[in-house]
Amino acid sequence: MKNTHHDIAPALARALRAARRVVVFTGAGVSAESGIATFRDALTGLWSRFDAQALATPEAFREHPDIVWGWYEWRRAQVLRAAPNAAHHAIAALAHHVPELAVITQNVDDLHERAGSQDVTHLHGSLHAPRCSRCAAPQAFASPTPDEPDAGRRIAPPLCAACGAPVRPGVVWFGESLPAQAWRDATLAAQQCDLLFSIGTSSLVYPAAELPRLALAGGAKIVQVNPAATPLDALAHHNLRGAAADVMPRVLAAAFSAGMAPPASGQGEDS
Ligand code: BJW
Ligand code: ZN
Repeated sequence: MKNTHHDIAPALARALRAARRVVVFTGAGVSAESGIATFRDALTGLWSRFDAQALATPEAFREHPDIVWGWYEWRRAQVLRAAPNAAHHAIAALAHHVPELAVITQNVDDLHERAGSQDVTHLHGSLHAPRCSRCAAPQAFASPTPDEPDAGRRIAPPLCAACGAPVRPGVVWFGESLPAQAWRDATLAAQQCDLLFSIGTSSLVYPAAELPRLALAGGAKIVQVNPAATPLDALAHHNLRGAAADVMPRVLAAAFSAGMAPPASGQGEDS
């Protein structure tokens, strides 16, 4: 059923107020308005010659470690310059309104933490935790703040202090397993929640994309926030079409400050 006006459905506001356990599951779109390119956006400059999907693999790192390391240093510099946006802040604020909130992200940035979210589960690792590609020992960056490398600059990865092998980004590449504890925490939270928000993810990458389905199987309501259609549309109880930084503050206002919801901005159609 389509709402005739672009606002948050009262049924969604009620469900959020009644929920005991809430999961917020995020992807690259939640950081888009902080200026961080989503994963499947066209890359700029030299990077447009490379397919992000091809760079995020163990094979790419083995064959072209300097291209892959340079790409991650460029992205780390971008994240260090960025600040959390209104969506990250709304998600952090949500923790003060519901009895239990689990924030589960596919993102390798730390913008949820910098907005104040606690105990964020990172399914795909972090840009800020490099480790040895052979012995897995945690490593420090040569420079804590990269000197803003140009997009496309090749940078040789540093070598492991313990064994001399190249240092790799602490992220999860295609074909690699997700961190076991993070995945256990995420599946349990999804299975037990009353309401799950899926925000800014294309819902294409597995096993992360299973989480909303696990929540649905456990009886939870699914709320999707995304300006574009995804495979989750057909399953979600509410599809809020819009930018996360616009929609999430309005969701909170609709649920927790009755009568004070800011005016709709023309996005966020609820279906
Ligand atoms: C906005 C917005 C705004 C824009 N507001 N929204 C089952 C079927 C087929 C394949 C597989 C399967 N199971 C496993 C696989 C293989 C593979 C996979 O899923 N492939 C698919 C692509 C088909 N999965 C794996 O390999 C995983 N490992 C695994 O399964 O291990 C077991 C195994 C072992 C050995 C062999 C086989 C299996 C690992 C997946 C790791 C993913 N890693 C990456 C890179 C991380 C490091 C890095 O950042 O470089 O994670 S890939 C990339 O995709 C990254 C992201 O976290 C992830 C998800 O992307 P996300 O966040 O959804 O971003 P986008 O760009 O896709 O979408 C952005 C969305 O935002 C869009 O919808 C926009 O509309 C929206 N948006 N602006 C709100 N302002
Ligand atoms: Zn090592």
